[in-house]
This record gives sequence, structure tokens and C-alpha cells, in this order.
Amino acid sequence: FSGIFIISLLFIGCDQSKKKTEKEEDSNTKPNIVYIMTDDHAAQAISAYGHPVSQVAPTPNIDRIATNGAKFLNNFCTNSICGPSRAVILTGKFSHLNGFRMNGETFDGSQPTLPKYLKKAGYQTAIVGKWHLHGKPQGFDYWKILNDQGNYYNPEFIHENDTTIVNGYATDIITDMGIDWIKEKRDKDKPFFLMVHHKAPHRNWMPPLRHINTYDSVNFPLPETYFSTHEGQIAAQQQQQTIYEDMYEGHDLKMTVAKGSDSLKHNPWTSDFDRMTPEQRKAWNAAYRPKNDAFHDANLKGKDLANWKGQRYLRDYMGTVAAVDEGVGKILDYLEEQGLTENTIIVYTTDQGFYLGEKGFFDKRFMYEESLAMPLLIQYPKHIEKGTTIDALTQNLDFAPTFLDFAGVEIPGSMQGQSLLPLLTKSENSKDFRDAVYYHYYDFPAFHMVKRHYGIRTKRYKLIHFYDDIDTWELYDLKEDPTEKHNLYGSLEYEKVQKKLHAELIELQKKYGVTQDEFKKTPAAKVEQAYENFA
Ligand code: SGN
Ligand code: CA
Repeated sequence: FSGIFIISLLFIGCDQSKKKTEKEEDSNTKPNIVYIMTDDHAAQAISAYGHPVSQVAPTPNIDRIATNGAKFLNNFCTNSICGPSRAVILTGKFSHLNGFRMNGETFDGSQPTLPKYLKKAGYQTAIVGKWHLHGKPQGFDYWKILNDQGNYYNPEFIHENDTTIVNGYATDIITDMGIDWIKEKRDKDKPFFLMVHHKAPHRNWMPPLRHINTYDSVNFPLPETYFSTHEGQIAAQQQQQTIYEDMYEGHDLKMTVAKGSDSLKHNPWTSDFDRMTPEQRKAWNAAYRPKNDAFHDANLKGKDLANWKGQRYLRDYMGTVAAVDEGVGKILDYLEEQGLTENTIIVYTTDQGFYLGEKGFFDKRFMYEESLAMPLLIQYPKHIEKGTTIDALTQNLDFAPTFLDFAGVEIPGSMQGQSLLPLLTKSENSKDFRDAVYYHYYDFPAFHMVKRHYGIRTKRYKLIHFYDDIDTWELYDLKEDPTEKHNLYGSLEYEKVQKKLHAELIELQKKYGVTQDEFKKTPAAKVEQAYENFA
């Protein structure tokens, strides 16, 4: 008996020491992940993507990630709106499976998520900044989140049971919270996963005081589709997100009622300005007064006025981006100083694409290119070659499987995305990755009145079905018509393409488990009422 006992003790001993070495090895080799995500950052406003707007207002720090690692050229969201995109990122599942289809719903936090899987695999997990899924974050060792959408100046943060105002500028505060967590709050024996989620550059585009004049003398190129009349695009004709028609002149464009006054024109959400300290407000007014006075003197009308609004929008938007870029630089520098760069995957992305005047729009929601696209940059010197570009059709759906793959965690079969690791390490060719992506937007009737729609995008084509209070199809040949001006649906020349896309769309819906329940219509009276309410 005693012999057996001693032998088994020996075995247990061996086993334990083996486990320990494995664990030690794990924490040395498992990469840290710093995931920086902004809110509404158009790829057009990141200089690494080469768009003319960003060339006059570059983002040198964000570009460092592209230079040191990989840039995705065809990365898309599955549902172009804040909360839903975040839910897809956390779960690796489409909205119809994770249950969060539109803003305002509450995310079922009890479901399996990326941070929970990573935690189980020995990671320390944290999130700071925008959450917007309502309900408290689960699966994070540490969290401090903005209250709802958050504010640029002196924002409120929720932490466990407290809601407190933190004085300062949101982007700077969130950056510092992220660095502080890496520096002071984590368990340094474990690999870590940190999500840094900014409010910027979300509406109402309030730059920090240090950037309220940065782009005053820059003339941003407005897109050639700025005055589009959306021929053949009924849903686009009926949206309410046109810069020169739907932006609130006070709240969004910071326009004043008269020369010599600091009083804002239409400003339904006064809290964005009222929450500034008297000193902040004074500095703000001192900067905007001369610009607004000059505007009053110019007495602009028609297209000139619309162009002026486009410039004001872009100057403010890029002012908020400038602070994001500085924050990214600060995080990158800190990781470098600490010798953490080699073993840390650094990601820069945003929750969905955004319009900078294309088709006359701001906001997102549509399956058109600017809001479907999601910039994505990833560096990880150990495994990703500098200056890699990837043109595979990728999605936010792939983020969770990718991070799990890098962390050596088995990807759960229930996740619908694919790991991007083989693309990043060049063991898989872009052309073999995926033929088409599926998209489905639900948030109607709602702010901006973009109708429900779903569709398929391949490398070259896009087929969209707008439903609910209309029933229209749109087809684009992105090679011939990259700005999606010509709806080709029903054209003889594209008959075959159209048929094939319809068949592929049905296949994708089958593959991803989309049922008839997803295509519900809103009662007509409710839609009508909403057009009035949101106008
Ligand atoms: C707010 C914005 C809208 C925006 C939604 C959704 N208005 O309602 O313009 O479309 O959020 O944005 S605001 O003036 O109140 O900011 S999202 O990023 O949360 O999806
Ligand atoms: Ca957003």
C-alpha cells in the first residue's frame, strides 16, 4: 500500500512540476493584446489608407501600426452601427445570433465572449472607455466605462457601482486610463488583453482645446458625390443624414445665432456644451467666435453654404482625430519604453466606417462602401512582417477567433468568424480566404431613418435589399463604379451577375443561420410617425 502511495505521490509531483513549466512558458509566449477602437473613424481619415482627406490632416501615430505591421484593405462590419458592431466583436457571431441587433437593446452579457475565453486561458482582461452595450461588462478583471455615448468634455465614467465625472478631455482620459492599467493595475505575471475604446470621433465632433484651431486654414477636399441626388436609390433619398440638411447647426456645426454672439443655433442636447468648465467654455468661444463672425459676414447661400458646412464638419472631425492619434502615439511609446512591443499584438480599428461627405452624408448604417468598411491595422513584430497589406474580405466577425488563435486557445465552433492569423503570417493566400461577406442592418425606424437592409459584397459586386417600408434592390459593380452611383439592378447587361449574387446571398444566409424572423416589417403608422419625430 505504502509503496503505491509513494509512487502516486511521485507522479503527482512530476505532473505538477510539468504543469508549472507549461504555465510559465505560456505566460512568456502568449502575446499581450492591446486593442484600440475608436467610434466612427472613417478610413478616409487615416493617412495610412491614402485618401485625400487624410493627406491634409495626417495621422502619423496610427500609421506607425500599419508601417510596423499589417493593413487590411477590405475589412468590413456586419452591421454598421455602434452597439451591434461591439457585440459582434465580443462574440464572433452575427447580430441575429448574439441577439444585439440595434442600439438601445441590452447585450446578454451572460453569453460566452472573447474576454471570458481569454480569462479562462490565463489572461488578465480590461476595458476602458466606450461600452454602449448597456448592462455591466462581464469577463473583464477591470473595467471603467463611459456612461452611454459618453461626452468629450468632463465625461462621466461608470465603475462598479459608482458614476463619477472625470475632468478633462475624453480621449486623453481614456488613453491615460489604458496606460495606467498596464502600468499599475494588472497582474504582471499574466499575459493581458486590454480594450481601449474611445468616444472620438463620434458626433458632435468636439476637438480638445489644443486642436480647435489646428485645421482652420486647411481646405478639405469634399467628395464629388457631395451633392448626389441618389438617383435609383430610394432608401438613400429618404435618409436623414445629409450634412447640409440634417446636421444641427448649433450642436453639430457650432454655428452661432448672430455675429458677435456665442449663442449656438439649434442645440437640442445642451449638455455637451453646458458640462464644460467656465475656463474651457471661454477658450472654446474665443476660438470659434472669429470663425463664426467671418461666416456671418460672408452671408453664404445654397451650395456655398453647404460647402462651408462640409468644411466646418471636417475641421472639427479631424480635430478630434488629432487627439486620438496623439493618444495612440502615447500608448505605442509606452509599450516600447517598457520593452513590451515584441510580445504585444497592437490593433487599431473603429466600430464601423463613416461618411465624410460622400453622397452628402455623415453617420453610417448603409451598406455602401464608406460605412461598410472598417479600418484595421495590426502589428505584432514576432509574426507579422512590416508593411504587410491584406486584401482578403475580412470582417469584425473575425476579430475574436483571431485573438483566440494568437493566444493558442481553441476557437469555439459556435463562433462564425475565421481567424486572420494565416493571412497575417502569410500561410494563407488572400484569394482563398472568403468569397463574399454578409451584411444586415436593422435599426429602423430610428435616428437618421436608414431603412433595414441586408446584402452580399464580393470582391467586385454588391447586392443590397432594402425592406420594411420599401422593397427595393440595388446592385453595384465596384470595379466600374467605386462610388456606387449607378444602381444596376435589373439591367440586362448584368443579368447573370445578378442571378449569381442572389444565389450566393441565399447560401450565405443559410450558412450563417439567418431565418425568416430576421425580416420583420414595422407597422406603417409607426414608420410615418418616426419620419416626423426624427426630422
Ligand atoms: C447618436 C448620434 C447619432 C448616431 C447615433 C448612433 N446623435 O444618437 O448621430 O447615429 O448616436 O451612433 S448624437 O448627436 O446624440 O451624438 S453610435 O455610434 O452609437 O452607433
Ligand atoms: Ca459608432
